[in-house]
Amino acid sequence: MTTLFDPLQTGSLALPNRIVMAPLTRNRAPGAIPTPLMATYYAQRATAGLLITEATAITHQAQGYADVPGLYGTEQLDGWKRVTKAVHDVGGRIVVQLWHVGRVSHTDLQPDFGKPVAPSAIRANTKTVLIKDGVPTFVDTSEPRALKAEEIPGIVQNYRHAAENAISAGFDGVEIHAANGYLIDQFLKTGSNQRTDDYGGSIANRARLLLEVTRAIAEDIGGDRTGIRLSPVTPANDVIDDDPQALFEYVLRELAPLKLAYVHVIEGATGGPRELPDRPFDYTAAKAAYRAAGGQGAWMVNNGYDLALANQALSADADLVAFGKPYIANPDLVARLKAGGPFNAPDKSTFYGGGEKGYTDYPALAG
Ligand code: 8OZ
Repeated sequence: MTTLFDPLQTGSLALPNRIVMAPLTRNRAPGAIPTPLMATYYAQRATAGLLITEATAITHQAQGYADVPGLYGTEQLDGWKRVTKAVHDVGGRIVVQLWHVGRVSHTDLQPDFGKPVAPSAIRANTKTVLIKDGVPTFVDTSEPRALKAEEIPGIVQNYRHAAENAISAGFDGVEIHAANGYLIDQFLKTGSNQRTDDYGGSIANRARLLLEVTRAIAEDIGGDRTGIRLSPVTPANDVIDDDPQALFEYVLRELAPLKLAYVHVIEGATGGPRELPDRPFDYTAAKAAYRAAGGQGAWMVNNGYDLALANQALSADADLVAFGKPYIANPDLVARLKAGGPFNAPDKSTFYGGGEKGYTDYPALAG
């Protein structure tokens, strides 16, 4: 029987165990530049089979929250080089999550204080974070403008360029953030996409941006160094689709030929209930559609897993399990899962913004 502690080779990633650190936004990169403290934080967690960084903006326009990192400027790349070196020096593996927030942003965070961009000019009923007088403050997102069709190739090119930057910064690969109501997910879902051109309407049209981005990156850096994160039914950031089962089975069938290192699926509501009575989804059928179309690589699951649920998933549908909140407070989560605990509880007041407190000061097990 496979356990969390068994190794896995998937694509170009040789993972010593099945435990993945999920991407976690921590807002500790002023000016979008990764700090030495971030290198310490990731290196502390490097016994994970794989580290996925916090979501990282591919351009200034892609940014939606204060003090999240970027992957487009020289200083940002230098900051990430420190992070990847620190992780590799202690024997870890790390991929960076490539992020464009689309409409989940605020004019204060945009180039020239412009409107955030989106498939359609529909505001997301959600909040973002600005720093006001040094204090992280939740504010409503701004009304977006609809992207012109002729702007979309440039966005695909921005993703491709960010993936190249990731490799030159020393990452072992990239994860495309196509989840949680950000730009790619906004295009996918009927509630946020009312376009009448080639990028709206039918499932194939709504999935076009996701597929163009993923193909461009896989062609450039290799599918074997590329993963993708999906959240078929999450209500996060005010997204909803009329028929998520058909949408995601189409997406997975089209992704299959790209030989991705992994597909990362958030089950249910991100960071919330795994089952949503009003939004049913059959993950087993989705995975079967992917495999039937020749989809290879690991099937990574996420959301609310503990040791028992994770081992149950590994014996059924999953190859890898991503842990989010447990990784905030337990840098040595692998050792703690092996020992059956105990687990430190995370301090919510330090999730977004701040310094060492609630970030790099959680203790590892003695010995
Ligand atoms: C929490 C706060 C801000 C951003 C996501 C990148 O949900 C995020 C995020 C989470 O994917």
